[in-house]
Amino acid sequence: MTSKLASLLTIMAVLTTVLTANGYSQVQAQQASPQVRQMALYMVRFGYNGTQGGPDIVVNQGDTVRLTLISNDTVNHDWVLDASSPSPYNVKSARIRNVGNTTTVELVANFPGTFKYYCSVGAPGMTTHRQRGMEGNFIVNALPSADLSAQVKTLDDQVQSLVSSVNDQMSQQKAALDTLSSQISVLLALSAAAIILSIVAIALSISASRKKTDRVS
Ligand SMILES: [Cu+2]
Repeated sequence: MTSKLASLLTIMAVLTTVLTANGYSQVQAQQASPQVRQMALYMVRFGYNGTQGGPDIVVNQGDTVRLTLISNDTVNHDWVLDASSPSPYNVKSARIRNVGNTTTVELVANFPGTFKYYCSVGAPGMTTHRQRGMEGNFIVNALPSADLSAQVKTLDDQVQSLVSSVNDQMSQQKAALDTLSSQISVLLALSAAAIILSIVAIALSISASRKKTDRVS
């Protein structure tokens, strides 16, 4: 078992060297963002993609990071980016062990800065995997100002279009209210005229009936 592990670690070390030589150990954010960035990390004692530490994971602010973790060890490991990193993120993968087992973890890189991802495994009172070096940098590049001003312009356009749409609706409602108000004025005037006419009619009928009474008496 030990020799199997030793040979596995040797293979991992060679693989890591090859990957590093090809620039694959650092996941760089070169294309336009935001985008979904898929990446994979092998977990061994006590590192990611190697027996010590882990590669820098570099993304741009706003990117979605989909990380596949592949166990290459007989003991549990995980991938954590949380307040202990320290970081504003709160991400913790499942703990997995045994060669070939995988789990995935996903996050949106909303907060720019350099943080430490790490393995949180470690029995109470024992040296943790992180203390043994199982950690790496998670680097989130702030959005370039050009992107920011483009976003601000887009937002500004949306606000302008909302404002003009609200203004349109308000002027339509105002026109409808004006029409209603003039119709009410006409109705009021007609009602007033009707009341006046009724009063006149009553007055006339009273005076007519008085004259009739006078004549009778
Ligand atoms: Cu670990």
